[in-house]
Amino acid sequence: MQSTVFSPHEINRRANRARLARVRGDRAAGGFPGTPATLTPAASGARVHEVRMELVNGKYRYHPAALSLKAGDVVRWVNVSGGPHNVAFKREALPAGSAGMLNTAMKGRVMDLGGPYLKDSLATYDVSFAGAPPGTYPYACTPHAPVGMVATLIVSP
Ligand SMILES: [Cu+2]
Repeated sequence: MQSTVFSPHEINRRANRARLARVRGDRAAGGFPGTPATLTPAASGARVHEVRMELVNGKYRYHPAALSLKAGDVVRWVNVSGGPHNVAFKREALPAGSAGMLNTAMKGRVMDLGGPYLKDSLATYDVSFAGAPPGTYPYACTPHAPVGMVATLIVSP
């Protein structure tokens, strides 16, 4: 029996293609949850955690709504459906010392601790939590916070 050995590059390429197919498939099915992916880039060792931004059965949500990560990891939000969406933290609810780090880590901010609006299908927004103080980081989608699009990150050292 023949076995096929793939290079690390090919394995990554295939994993990314499978991930994209899964996200698209979930969207086609109405945004029902699959298992959000956690990817490990070879170089840094930092884990990348996906959070979907979506409209499911008339309800706007982040999925997962609660995510645990380690300082140094990356959170990647994906605009799956119902956008535009963004990510906005509340300064007064954050762990001490985290607001400055977040404002630096959040590219293209449109407000204090608020990221840009994702409009394109499957657009992503990455935030590195390198140097993030441990604790609980509640956040919300600016346009959809009033209808309950809120979530929490739990950062451990
Ligand atoms: Cu939203």
